[in-house]
Amino acid sequence: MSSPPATVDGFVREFLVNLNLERGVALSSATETDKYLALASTVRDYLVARWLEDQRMQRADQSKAVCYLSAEYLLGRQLDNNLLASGLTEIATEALAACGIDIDTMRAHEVEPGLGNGGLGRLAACFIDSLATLSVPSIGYGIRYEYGIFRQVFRDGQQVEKPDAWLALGSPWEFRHPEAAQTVSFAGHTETYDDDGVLRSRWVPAWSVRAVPYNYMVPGYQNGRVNTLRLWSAEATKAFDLRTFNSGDYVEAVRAQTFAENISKVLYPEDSTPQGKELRLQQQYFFVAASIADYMSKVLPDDFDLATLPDRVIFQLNDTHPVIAVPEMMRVLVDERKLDWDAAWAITQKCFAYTCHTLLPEALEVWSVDLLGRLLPRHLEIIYRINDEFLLAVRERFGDDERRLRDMSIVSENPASVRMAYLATVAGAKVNGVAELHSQLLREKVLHDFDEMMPEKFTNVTNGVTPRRFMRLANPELSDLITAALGTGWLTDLERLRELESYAEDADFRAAFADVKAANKRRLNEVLLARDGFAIADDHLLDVMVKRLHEYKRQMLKVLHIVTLYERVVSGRVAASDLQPRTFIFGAKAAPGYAMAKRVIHLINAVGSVVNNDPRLEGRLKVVFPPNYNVTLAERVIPAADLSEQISLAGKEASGTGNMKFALNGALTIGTDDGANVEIRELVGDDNFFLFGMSEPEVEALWASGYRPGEFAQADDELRRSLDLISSGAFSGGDRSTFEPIVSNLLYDDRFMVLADYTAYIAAQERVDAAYADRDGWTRSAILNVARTGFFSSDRSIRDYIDRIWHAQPVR
Ligand code: BZD
Repeated sequence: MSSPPATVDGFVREFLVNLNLERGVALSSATETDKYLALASTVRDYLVARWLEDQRMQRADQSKAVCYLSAEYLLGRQLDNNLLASGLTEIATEALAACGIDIDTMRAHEVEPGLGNGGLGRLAACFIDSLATLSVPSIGYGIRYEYGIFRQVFRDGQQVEKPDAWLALGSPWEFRHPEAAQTVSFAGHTETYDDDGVLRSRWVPAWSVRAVPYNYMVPGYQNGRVNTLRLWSAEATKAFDLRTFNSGDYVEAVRAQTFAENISKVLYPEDSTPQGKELRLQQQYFFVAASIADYMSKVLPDDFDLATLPDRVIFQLNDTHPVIAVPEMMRVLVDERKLDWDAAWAITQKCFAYTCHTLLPEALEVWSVDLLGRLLPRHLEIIYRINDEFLLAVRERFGDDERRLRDMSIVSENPASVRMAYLATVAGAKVNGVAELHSQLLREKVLHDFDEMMPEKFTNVTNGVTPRRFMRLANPELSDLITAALGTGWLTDLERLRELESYAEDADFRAAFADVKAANKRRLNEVLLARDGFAIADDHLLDVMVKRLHEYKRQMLKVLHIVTLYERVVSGRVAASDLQPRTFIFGAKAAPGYAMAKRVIHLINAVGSVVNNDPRLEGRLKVVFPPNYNVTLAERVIPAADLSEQISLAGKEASGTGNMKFALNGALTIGTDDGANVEIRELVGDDNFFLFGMSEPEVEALWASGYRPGEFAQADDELRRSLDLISSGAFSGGDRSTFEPIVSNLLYDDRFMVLADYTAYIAAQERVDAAYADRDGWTRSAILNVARTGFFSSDRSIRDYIDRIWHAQPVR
């Protein structure tokens, strides 16, 4: 199969054919949706020949493949990325113009698939981009949620969640393959049977669903490679339908279908707080069982020697969500392929590797034995056996150390439950954290006993982000400026940004760089005006905090900073004219059940409406909180930012990836010594980073000594005034009860030590103001941030995974 000619005429022809034949409309009567869908099909047509070839090669090829198992892929819009990857942007722009269509309206028409919560899901999307760009044979497996992360709206300043019907206009980037469906079973019981003199176990499930794959193209950046992302959708099986139809119960049959389809209906919007819900476990097993079956049946030949499976594939577990794949692989090898246990375990232990994304103990997933036993009885048996053998090994190594045996057991007592992170650690060939500090703390704390027993398993791979989306697409003007200085090639070799260092000393380059930042602010302004009716003044420092709302990330610290500035002016201690003009932008979704996070959202909006409308501030402070922060908005906000807020309590943010995107786009960071901030600061240098707050050991020490937040409020007059102002009802129309829970939480609990870091934070913000007053010096620092953070390309992360974990080879 060949692609249409890569010319403007060729593109026009293909586009019109798609519009006429696929949409059944003429150009003159086509709606925006018709045009967008025809355009997407056209871009697809250019990629499909390469895609088919790469799929054929992957089947024929003996080289090792990576199966990335992730419950989330936060892809962002596809059109622009696919145009860029295929080198068709200019041709498409001209071709559409020839048809009287502005390509920007087409871009704006796309609804992004929000199939993830935040950093973890976005990381998976960056990784599949880099895997394709590096020509690594790989496939991403996940779930095609019918509803992705909720759409956030604000009503009276409070978050309201609306369903995200991202499929409503059709989904032109996917290919449904019902013929490649897999059956995934649940529940029932296990039994032993005599298999020609060998006593074996088998699972007799009670019900099953059909997993139907939808394939997405994942094009590498202008390298002719197209990998696959395969997302599974749940449907009722024929057998399921037939049985109920035969019994004559139409209503019951339809109910059964709905029941099956529920499995992939909606993304759980909880991050860092596992739900322990049955449907969530169903989702997890559903997608990994389908993925393993898919890989085993489609890719491996019939006569394949399973002992060599580890030479052919590695399944990378993106957090614990897919860890049920471990007992599933054992079940397939032992029950279905009839391998003996030890052989199967030896294979399994080489075929999986586990990435941990958290340090919060409450975020570590556990499943109750009761639920697992009901939903996946055979898997529970397998987990028990894995645990028995593991505990024997622990005993062998450490003797009858009951503390250790209890703490390391995969199955814990009271309540009886399975610790998925432990299962992953025991089963995986490697365990990695996502930044140096995080990996170190994993070894020292969360998985300390495991590290003592098997230190060789532990490694680090610092996260990265794709520069194609977060530089080239999000910040075309900066990209052009860089290309003008360095030539092409840096987008796939991001360490080359180092060559920009000398340009930081070049006044013309600095002026051009500052112009780009100003243009990006104007572009953001256009988006915010159209979207939410906000505007940002040109001379304001743009101070941005965008990320999921969580207490450990400490949006509250940012709020206290704003309230402090406000209080200084309204109390008359500081003249408004002495304030550095700033606009604070927030973007954050709170998990629907996370009450404190939702209160903080309410408070941000409440502070915003007071601050924005108080004439005493003379317009020098603005708070902007556009609802529904997502990848599309991130692509506009990040390039415009001056200051990046990365202010989590040290030791809590595993890595962060927003921090990398901001630095690469020339924002300076104000941050704690946490996650990948540590590495960012090491690279950019102390002069180009505003560090503040306790280090992780200091946090530990203060906590151990008995943290009393009230003492910090007593010790800092401005902190007390700010808390008092919130308590007084100044931001809640005089009602003192509205934000009382926030203030008491800070004063009497403050798990994430906001008050302890407040004074240092305010002082660091003063250093920010002083630095920004020297605008040219600021720009110099911003350029150095770009020049020195090329390390954070996800291409580098993927190379690290290859070297340290996968040992797979790129195939050109
Ligand atoms: O993963 C995040 C971490 O908090 C960040 O520090 C890190 O940079 C990124 C990528 O490694 N974790 C998440 O985003 N976690 C979730 O979204 C999540 C989702 C469901 C259940 C539990 C956690």
